[in-house]
Amino acid sequence: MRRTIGKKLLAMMLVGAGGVGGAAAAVTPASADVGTSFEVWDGQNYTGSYGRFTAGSNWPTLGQWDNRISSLKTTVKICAYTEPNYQGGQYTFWAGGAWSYIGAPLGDNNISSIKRC
Ligand SMILES: [Ca+2]
Repeated sequence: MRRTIGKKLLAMMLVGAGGVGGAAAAVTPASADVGTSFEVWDGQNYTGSYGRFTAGSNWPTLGQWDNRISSLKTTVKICAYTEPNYQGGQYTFWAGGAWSYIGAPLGDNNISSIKRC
């Protein structure tokens, strides 16, 4: 009986966590950062165009967001680089952090690749 209740609770927790970020839950169901993501803006202080990255863990190029990110919030630890393919200057954005302005060593409008790290 106890065992059954425990499994039900676990299932509810996984469903709740997965609802936040979608597909990532299926990839790492046991991870603490299930259903997490990071968000970017092309203006400082979370203004301007908005983007949300959820699926996957590696972005060797950023497409329309290349050299455009000016502020960022993330629920997972990510490493960002000034050049594509994780080259150039690097900075680690820790889980749960928010940056209203991207300063050194990356610089405003300069991030070109990002990966979970
Ligand atoms: Ca760049």
